[in-house]
Amino acid sequence: MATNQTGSMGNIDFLDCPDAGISDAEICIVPLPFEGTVSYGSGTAAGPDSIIVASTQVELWDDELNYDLESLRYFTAPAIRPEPNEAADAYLKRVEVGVRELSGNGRLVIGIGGEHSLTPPLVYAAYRNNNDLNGLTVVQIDAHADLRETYEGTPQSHACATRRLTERGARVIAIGVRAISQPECEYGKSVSLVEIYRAQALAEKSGVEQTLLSQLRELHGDVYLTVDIDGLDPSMCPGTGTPEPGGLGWWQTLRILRAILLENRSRNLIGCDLVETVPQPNTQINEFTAARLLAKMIAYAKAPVE
Ligand SMILES: [Mn+2]
Repeated sequence: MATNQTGSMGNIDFLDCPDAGISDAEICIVPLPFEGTVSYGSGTAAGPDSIIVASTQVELWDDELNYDLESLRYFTAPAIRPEPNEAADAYLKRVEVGVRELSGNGRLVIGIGGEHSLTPPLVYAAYRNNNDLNGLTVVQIDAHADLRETYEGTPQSHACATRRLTERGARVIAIGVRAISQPECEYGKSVSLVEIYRAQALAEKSGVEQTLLSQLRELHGDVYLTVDIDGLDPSMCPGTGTPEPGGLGWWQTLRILRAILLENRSRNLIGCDLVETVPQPNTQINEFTAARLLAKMIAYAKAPVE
């Protein structure tokens, strides 16, 4: 596969749709091949390119919505790549600055990781006041709460992503959590900003999913959506840093995304991301599941509401 001098697959467009250029684009895809703080399984740096390649095989007709994804204008931005030996905080600051430049004009900017530590700079880039996230709701699909104060010696770890956002005042709704430490539980309870829908409760307690869906349909104000692929059941996406069993099902994930993106158009979606996909040898399931999920997110966000 040909690569340009920056190493990104500049000749491959997301969904194989023609490149509209940044100024005309309604959807901007930003590849962020970063795995600087990954703790266990590695390989998320290869995620964005693999997902963009897989996206060229995704059906563009959304049969559920009677909607043609080809009717939108896309721009696939050059990847923002870490330099050799670049410190994580320096790279993440470059992501914030670079993504802010791609924002505007009502364009939906979607970051593709890379690891979950990318979400705070993506939120800062998208929000009007990056030091004060009061008034912002972050909807997080994730196996982990990511509420640790620090992890493996760094506050920029993927395991701390949500904590950094709540510290600046963002409200968080975490969905699909099934691995959480006691200090994270206690922190979550101590701040009124965190609401956690555990995967087990969603699977086993009647009414929990309906409560969640109603809450998502009624959210208002600014909303950022972050999807850690490990929130889904690893049968669909085993290639991820920490594959936790017992995740969200495919149709359940789509019900959740539909509630926030299609059935609630009074919220203001400021941005989204999809992180933590790791391609594996001899299978395309990881990157194809991620690409299909992105296509559904875009269709739900953009299809006309009858
Ligand atoms: Mn995460």
